[in-house]
Amino acid sequence: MELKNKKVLVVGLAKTGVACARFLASKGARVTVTDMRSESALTVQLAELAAYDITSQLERHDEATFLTSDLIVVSPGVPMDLPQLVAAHRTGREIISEIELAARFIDAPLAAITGTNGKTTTTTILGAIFKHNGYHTFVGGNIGNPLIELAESHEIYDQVVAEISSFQLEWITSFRPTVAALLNLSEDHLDRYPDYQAYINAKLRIFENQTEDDFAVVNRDDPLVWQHAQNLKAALFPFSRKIELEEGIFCTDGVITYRHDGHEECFPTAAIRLQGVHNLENIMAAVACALLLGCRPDETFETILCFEALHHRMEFVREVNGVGYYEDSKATNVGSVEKALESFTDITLIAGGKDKGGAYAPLAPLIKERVRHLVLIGEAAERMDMELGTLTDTRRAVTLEDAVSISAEITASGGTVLMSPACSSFDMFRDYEERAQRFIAAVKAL
Ligand code: UMA
Ligand code: ADP
Repeated sequence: MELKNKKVLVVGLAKTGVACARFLASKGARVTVTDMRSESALTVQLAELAAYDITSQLERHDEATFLTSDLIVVSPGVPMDLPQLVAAHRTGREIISEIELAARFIDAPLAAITGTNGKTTTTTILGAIFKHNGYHTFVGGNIGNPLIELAESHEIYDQVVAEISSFQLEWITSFRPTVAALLNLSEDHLDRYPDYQAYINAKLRIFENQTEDDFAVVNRDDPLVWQHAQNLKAALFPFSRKIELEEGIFCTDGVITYRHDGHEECFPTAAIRLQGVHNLENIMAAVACALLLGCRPDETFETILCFEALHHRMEFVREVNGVGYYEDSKATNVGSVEKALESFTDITLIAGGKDKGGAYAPLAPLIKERVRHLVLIGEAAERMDMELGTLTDTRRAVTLEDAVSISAEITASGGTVLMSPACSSFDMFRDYEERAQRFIAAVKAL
């Protein structure tokens, strides 16, 4: 892709925008960056670009600049219906996402992981497997470090593992993973998409440019995933924890079996440290990607055995007066909270936060069955109360610290206090990590 002297506009100046601007400038493009935030809010980002000849247009998106750019590179946080993008699209400007730009400069095999939940866990497991197999491996994408940093590094990698969000897939044209995994689908990000199907369609674009030489690793047990997998061009490689498969990876009677082209590998699960049925799915997806991309079974299994849970995903904090406290701050949608509720009985659930627009009602059966007390916080509290409040003893708390002290008072010995919010954190916290730290501090102070 020739970038020299091209007029390129980078939309959004956070992690992605900074890395893209640097990369594009280093390739000789004439770069303009635009962000709705002010110069004072962007001092760190602007300082990172100080050494480059880059024009900035801040606190505004100037439509004229969009309409006169040769190429527009969009950050994931910028919605597709931004009027200036719509206008530029209408006049035939080339608009791409950062992963599309990055992929055009990646030669190594690309394993791309998407799904509503489990992306970070699966991406991290797969990266660890590749590294343990001796491959020089880049792990990036939605997990935190933009994929374009790989292109910027000029290093030669053997394997690339990318966590991919629906936002990043919105402006792809040729992004083509060698192996793409779709872990599961449930409602999320309905504050960004007009409806659930639009979110699903964005996710499915991960398979769009694959051919029969590539693989689609898909969850056989998720009806929506399986339904949408039927018309893919790539070779289907399903995973299941319920049924035996001729081709694919499945778990029955405590053994994971991988079957591909008449060849079989078996891994007993008893000594695996990572707990929870959802993590078994993440493990199977990661193992499938790894073996399809040439990893050795022994090294792959060794990695799985040693892998520990990531922070803020159903993490045990402490026991106080016979009550276990668990922190699941990364559970920002109903699908992930379901998995947390399936893991305990006699639960005091602390939930709520920034409402993402999906229904909370799918939690009703598990709330009725397992949640003795529901303590609601944040902007979503009212709607959650309306949808779930009649199902169990339900209270409201103003702060997370209040929610923890109320939970401590009402939870009997033997019970579990679980913070699994089903919402994002941005109404009360900087991010899910700050929410986690505040919960941990409050529990430690009990
Ligand atoms: N902005 C505008 N105009 C707009 C909207 C936003 O100028 O109309 C600006 C904002 O002021 C801000 C920038 O655009 O300065 C936002 O960029 P960004 O949100 O894309 O932030 P990055 O730091 O580049 O982070 C992005 C991903 N963010 C999102 O998808 C929202 C990060 O995923 C990802 O780790 C990073 O790229 C590297 O690839 C975060 C995330 O929350 C963790 N992802 C969602 C999720 O996991 O649920 C999808
Ligand atoms: P993502 O990157 O997709 O947000 P994470 O691995 O960070 O996924 O996990 C986010 C939340 O989802 C955590 O609460 C975790 O316990 C839960 N989770 C992890 N894997 C799965 C899965 N396969 N299905 C459902 N929930 C999951």
